[in-house]
Amino acid sequence: MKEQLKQILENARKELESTVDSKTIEDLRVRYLGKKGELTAILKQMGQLSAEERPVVGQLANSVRTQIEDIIKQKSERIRTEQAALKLASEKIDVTLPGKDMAVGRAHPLNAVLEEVEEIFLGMGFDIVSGPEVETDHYCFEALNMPKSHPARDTQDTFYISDNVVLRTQTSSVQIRTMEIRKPPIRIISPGRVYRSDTVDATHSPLFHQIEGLVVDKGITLGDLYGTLDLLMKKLYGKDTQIRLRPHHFPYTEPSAEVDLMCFNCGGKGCPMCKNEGYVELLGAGMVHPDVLRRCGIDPEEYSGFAFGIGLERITMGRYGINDMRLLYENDMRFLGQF
Ligand code: 2NL
Repeated sequence: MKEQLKQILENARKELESTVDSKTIEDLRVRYLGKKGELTAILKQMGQLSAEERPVVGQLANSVRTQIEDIIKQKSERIRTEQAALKLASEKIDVTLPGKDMAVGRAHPLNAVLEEVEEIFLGMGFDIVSGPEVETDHYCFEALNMPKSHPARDTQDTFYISDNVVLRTQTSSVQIRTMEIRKPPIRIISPGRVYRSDTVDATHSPLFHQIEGLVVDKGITLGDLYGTLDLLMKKLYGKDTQIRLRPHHFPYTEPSAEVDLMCFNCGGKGCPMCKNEGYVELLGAGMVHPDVLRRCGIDPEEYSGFAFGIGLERITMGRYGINDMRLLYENDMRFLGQF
């Protein structure tokens, strides 16, 4: 039995020596010291021994147990330190390595120009207002002098949700809503998404953006309209920029005008870019029709106003020399990265 115990100690020592992971150590511990282990098996046979031999073998068995326990303890300790060292080495960071380049985002050209325009109008004392994109027939058309038969209401242009509900085709609806609840003086711009049932091409999209402006006060004239838009365009396109008003017709303004920008390519002389006109069409504007004011509860005998509508896409394309509107919606990073 003594021999057996010594053999167990010897085997355990050898096996633990060559162990490299804590799982195997645990297995060995169970095999040698566990309830069903080899040492326990020997101890169970102690009853067969004589009274003199029993204490001697018992002592030896205890000593074998503590020795094996010690070996296990030391071995586990060593594996723990080794693994900690390995982990530290693998997680080491070389702080002298060059950093990774971070992609820096920037404003989309439409948003960049919108913010510029908003800043210019805020500087002139305008408020920025927004409103619903799904509008009633009343706010989109009726209040703007567009009776049921008007071509602008044709289903060709307008997305109908139901008989009386549409996707707004301009943000004038927001300005009507504002005139109904605010009394003059009113100075607002209403930027936002608008919708028209157009086929996509280089200059059309069923969803685009408009910035409409409205000023209502006592004694507002066409001169105020001209001065406001002239300043806007000089700030956007440079101090040498000139605009020109050309007679036009809108149902909601009287008189109405189309506003042209002097061609920045040829300075008004005429070139292929402006189709020899010297000017390019930029926006629509006019003096608010008296009937429109009256329907909003504003007396046209006391007050007058001007209004305009700018396509954000058009001025953005002019600003950056973009020749295809689709580029503004495709979010191609090669395109966007240039701004
Ligand atoms: C365009 C340019 C325009 C207005 C919008 C407006 C708003 C109210 C009353 C009168 Cl509340 N007018 N906005 C005026 C002139 C032009 O948009 O090209 N539209 C088709």
